[in-house]
Amino acid sequence: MLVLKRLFAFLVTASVTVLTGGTAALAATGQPEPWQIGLQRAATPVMDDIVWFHSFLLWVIGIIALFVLGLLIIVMVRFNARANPVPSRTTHNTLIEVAWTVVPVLILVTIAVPSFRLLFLELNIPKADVLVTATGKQWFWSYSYPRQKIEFDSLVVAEKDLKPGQPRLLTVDNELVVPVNKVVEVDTTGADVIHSFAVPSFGVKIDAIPGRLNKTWFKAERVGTYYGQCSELCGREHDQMPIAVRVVSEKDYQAWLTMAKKKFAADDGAARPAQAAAEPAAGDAVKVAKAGAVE
Ligand SMILES: [Cu+2]
Repeated sequence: MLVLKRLFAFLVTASVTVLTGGTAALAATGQPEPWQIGLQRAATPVMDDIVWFHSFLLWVIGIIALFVLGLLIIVMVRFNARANPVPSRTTHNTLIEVAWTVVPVLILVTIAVPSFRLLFLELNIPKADVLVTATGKQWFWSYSYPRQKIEFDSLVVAEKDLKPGQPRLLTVDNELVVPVNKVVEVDTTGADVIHSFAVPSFGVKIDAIPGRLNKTWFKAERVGTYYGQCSELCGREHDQMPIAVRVVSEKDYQAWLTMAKKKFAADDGAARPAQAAAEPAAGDAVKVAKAGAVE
């Protein structure tokens, strides 16, 4: 019994940690934290809903698991051969049979309703204030703002070049910059193999597939830098293609646009070798292309 008591205590503590203490540990800024439990802190309405749904499911699962555990304990204690030498010969109980069919159906419906609502929220893209395209390439991202005619590559910053406070394998040379509280539509595609555009605190994860255009959206509600990574195994340097999104005020965004129109228009020559990497290239050719694109 002591073991069971301890197990129960552990389960309760673990659930409480995940549901409460866990969320306190999430109060970070758009990147993973040491000893983080659970999801990154939400920065968009979609992620708010995902976090809510996650916690809701955890309660549902927890209660079901505890209920089943309780039943098993009752069976083991009350109906073992020693305590119950003459077993009952009951084979049917209509009430219980109806209950154990109807109750799971009700539980599934209760889960399905918020689940479908969330799915529609993710898939129905509202009218976009800002349109960006994210093209996954081996092994970096290219972003473009078709309405503003801006296009640039975003490459990981090597560990030795990091400034204090910049996270390793997440920092990039050119971040994707978007305004706060605006609907940003992201159109993704792959230039060579399948990549995946994922930013955990935005609740965004969508495959970037060659020859296809996959759309997603987010509306960041807080200024800051949010990090993600390519989430589809895409080759040797899959870990070297992080995603960094800098969410700024409308004024800063306009200032950035003015700067970017000049900088990335002038960058045309440097951007071209990077395009070569779009074709399946030998490792060295990609290295050269990357070196060219950094300048
Ligand atoms: Cu990738």
